[in-house]
Amino acid sequence: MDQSRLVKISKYLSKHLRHQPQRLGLTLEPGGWVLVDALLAACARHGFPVSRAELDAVVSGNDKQRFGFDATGTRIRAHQGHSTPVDLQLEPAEPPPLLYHGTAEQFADAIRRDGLLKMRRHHVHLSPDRATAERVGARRGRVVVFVVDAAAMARAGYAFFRSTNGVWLVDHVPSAYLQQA
Ligand code: HQG
Repeated sequence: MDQSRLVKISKYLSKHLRHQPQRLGLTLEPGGWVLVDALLAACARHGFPVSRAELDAVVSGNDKQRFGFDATGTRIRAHQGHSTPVDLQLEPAEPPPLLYHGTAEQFADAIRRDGLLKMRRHHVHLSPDRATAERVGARRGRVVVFVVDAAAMARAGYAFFRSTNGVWLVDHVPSAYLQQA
């Protein structure tokens, strides 16, 4: 399948499953789910028809496994990255001792001062390894990677969540737990 078409579909799905479901007349169920049939019908109605085969290809081939079906295959969601209010029903989990956050140089001073803030998303996003954090930060220019003392944060009572695609989520990372890599 044409890669650029799949990327285009992935961006369209991100927009509507993470940020603006109402734009397609969709409402996310708890967990972030929508019925696959309702999604495909809504895409078609809004002039962006997607076939079930294309949807399957986007879900299984996505570089970051951004989307997933439920166990029955009748519902789909974005695993993380939402700005629209929704309870993803994630269970708190014990994080690895160190986590990483890649960002752009221009934000580094503010992060050293205020810690990591979730900005417009539901959580601060943390990567399990440095290479992933570098890729995340590189989206925005010259990369700075921060190492997060997740073990100390967990001891202090911060709740960590792991999305289905392996991104670690937390409400806030105070600067005391951050070190530049
Ligand atoms: C920065 C992509 C100033 C933060 C990625 C980031 C990820 C601050 C930006 C996922 C700050 C928010 C999430 C502070 C944090 N002052 N800037 N105190 N605290 N920031 O996109 O983590 O392709 O909401 O460093 O790969 O970059 O969409 O978060 O630069 O997994 O699937 O504020 O999005 O995945 O930006 O990326 P974002 P993020 P997808």
